[in-house]
Amino acid sequence: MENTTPTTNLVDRRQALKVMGLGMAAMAPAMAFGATAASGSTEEGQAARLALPESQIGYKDGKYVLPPLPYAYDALEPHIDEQTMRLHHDIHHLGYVNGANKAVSELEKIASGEGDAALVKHWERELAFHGSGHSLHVLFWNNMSPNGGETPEAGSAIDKALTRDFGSASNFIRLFKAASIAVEGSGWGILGLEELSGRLVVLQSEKHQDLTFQGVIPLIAIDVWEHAYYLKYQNRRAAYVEAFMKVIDWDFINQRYQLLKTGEVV
Ligand code: MN3
Repeated sequence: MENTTPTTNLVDRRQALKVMGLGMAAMAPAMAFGATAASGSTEEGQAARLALPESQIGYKDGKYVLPPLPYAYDALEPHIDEQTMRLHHDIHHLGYVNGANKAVSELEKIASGEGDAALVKHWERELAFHGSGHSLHVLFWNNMSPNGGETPEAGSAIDKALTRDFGSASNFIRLFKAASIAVEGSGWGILGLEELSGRLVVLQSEKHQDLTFQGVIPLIAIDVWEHAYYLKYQNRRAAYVEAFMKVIDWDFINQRYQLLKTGEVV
């Protein structure tokens, strides 16, 4: 499917990203891999660095927040159904937002000497679980688009990188689908940018935070918890993974890759 009929929302988003990308170019290359710009780490700058509109970053005024979906709940029909999107976004994702804020708050109490330091291991585990859950869901919603499609644009930066690191985009897709389908229990399939090598890697994540390769920043995350697909696909996870590939937003992924890698979108 070609990106020929973007919604107004998506047009605005693309234009905003393009402008932010150009603005961010002046800060490159110090912005790559989590470096904070000398000019300040505003939420706007942070969002631009991650190729997300500010409304999508999931953090505001010192708290994690649930961003709205970047499209209507039914926009991904028939591939991802409206009822699943409502439950998944409004209830499941919100639970991770609340859990992450709770963990941060309890760890702040321990830091200030008011909390129970004997519980530090518990709250650190909570932060890893809920914080990872929140950040992966933010990415997941933005990885999909009603105008999405199966393969990256030939010759785009992400297409070249996938070819470099996996042989071809179709080779990557084969590996990514296999990894996502084979996650044991609840988890995620992930394509990430690995900071030491600058190469792309495919990972599985169990729950949200297990099997992590530290230093990898996700570019694509597909949620393969049953709550992501069971209403429509029951136990057929492979069919759901195929459906995700029908709505995957390669335009966003290409921009995110370029911003993370070089700090600018060409
Ligand atoms: Mn989920």
